[in-house]
Amino acid sequence: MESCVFCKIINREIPSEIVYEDELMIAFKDIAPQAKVHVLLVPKEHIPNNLYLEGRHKPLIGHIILKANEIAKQLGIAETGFRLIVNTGRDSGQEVPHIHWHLLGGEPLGRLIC
Ligand code: D5M
Repeated sequence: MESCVFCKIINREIPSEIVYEDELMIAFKDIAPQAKVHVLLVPKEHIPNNLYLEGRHKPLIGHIILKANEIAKQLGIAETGFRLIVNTGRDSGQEVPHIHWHLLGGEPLGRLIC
């Protein structure tokens, strides 16, 4: 999607600090980190939010959730623990309308975050 900031990151039209990438997804550091480690896991397909997920996305979702564990290990936060968050729609405060999983850790996290 042309105007989508995450599509632009995927297409290398704007820079980001990429920590992982494969054919289905990309993971990069959040520009405004809410924890010592804050990475966004983003499918390459432009899906606006959780409500737009369909049955055909089940393998993609599973892939991203399992990769979260690998990326957490890679970033050294698997042992101490982490949080995965998906904001959906206005009341969640979702800012970027391209579905993404926030991966947060590296320090004790408060109850409400992102
Ligand atoms: O979270 C959207 C997140 O996306 C928010 O934490 C900032 C982050 N963001 C926005 N633009 C960029 C760029 N260019 N690089 C890295 N991170 C970015 P939401 O759940 O939609 O509120």
